[in-house]
Amino acid sequence: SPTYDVIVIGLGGMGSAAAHHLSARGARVLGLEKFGPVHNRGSSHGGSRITRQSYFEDPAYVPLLLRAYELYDDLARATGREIAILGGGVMVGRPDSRTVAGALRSAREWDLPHEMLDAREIRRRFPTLTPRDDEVALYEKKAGLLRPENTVAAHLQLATRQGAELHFEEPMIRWEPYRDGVRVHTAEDSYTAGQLVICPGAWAPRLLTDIGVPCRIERQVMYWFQPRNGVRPFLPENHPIYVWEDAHGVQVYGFPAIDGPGLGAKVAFFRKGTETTPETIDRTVREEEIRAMADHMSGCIPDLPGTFLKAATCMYSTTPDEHFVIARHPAHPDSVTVACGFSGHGFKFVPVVGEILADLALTGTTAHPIGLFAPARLAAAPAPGART
Ligand code: PYC
Repeated sequence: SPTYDVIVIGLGGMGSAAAHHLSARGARVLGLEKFGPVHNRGSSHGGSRITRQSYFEDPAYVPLLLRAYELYDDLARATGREIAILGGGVMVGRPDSRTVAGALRSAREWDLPHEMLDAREIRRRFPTLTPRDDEVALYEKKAGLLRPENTVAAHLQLATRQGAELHFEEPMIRWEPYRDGVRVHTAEDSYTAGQLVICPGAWAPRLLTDIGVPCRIERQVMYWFQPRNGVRPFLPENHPIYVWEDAHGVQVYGFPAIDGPGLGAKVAFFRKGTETTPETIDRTVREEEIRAMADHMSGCIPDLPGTFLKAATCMYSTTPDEHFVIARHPAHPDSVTVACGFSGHGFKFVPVVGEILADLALTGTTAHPIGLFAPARLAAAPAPGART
């Protein structure tokens, strides 16, 4: 059976980046993907993803973000593709909300450029936004959006150019330890390698049963609306990306109108998904879901929900503490590396996760700070929302 240095399972956001970084370092790489290249069945599609540095989730993410920003530039330069549009962004809510207070904590801890805006200043600078009087925003000039499909395509393009063998429509059936490494079986063939890197996305519960990571797979919906009074106020030069937390802790996030007149602006609830599986996810978006999104937005960006244009579903893989899992496999620490549980906020880290996975697979360690992502912290924790 063919032999490689590293086999990468899953060529979505994280796996495609790993294939690139591994092959850039001269490793003989095989990538296996269940679907075609740049597909829309997982968590790396929908035209846009937020990126930001004043990270409300935890300041420990900031050094990874700083490196990710450098890598976005490298990727755009190497492939000529549009990867990032950094037009600025706001984290909006009450001053003590997780979104605002957490972002400010990271900005201060890492001395990141930012401005605090009160409600009147938010309305003055961004007339599309109508915050309540008790809401404020952390504004960050370097926030913006990523193009997920271009990012995956760019990593696949570079990996192929560097000699990686990428097999699409060829899902892994199972793997096993073999000599000093691993053997992977598909319907087509069996392959051996010294190292295995598993980037399962929403397939984590099936592919990583032995790692003890309780991951809840959530159905999420993205909505595109044609703004009420024309698209101009929603163009990137006028309208920022945002994460907006209301008084009940409900977060929405959204984007400027980036795809030209007629294609509207995208918005979604951050964490209101229902539990699903990749096999059973309902891809139909119901009238009442569209109405609930439009109603919510009428309170904070009233011109946004003019005409509903379209919706699409994707999946989050959420851990109990919403932090990632990136580590050597606890039961196979010499030959297997895993990256999963990105909990709906992982895409902005794609290039640096690729770099970390290459470090772990090729040297067993990384200089990047990944202590927060150790799977041991989750041992025995129930999956969020799991029935006990
Ligand atoms: O990472 O900012 C983010 C985000 C918002 C919604 C989903 N991810």
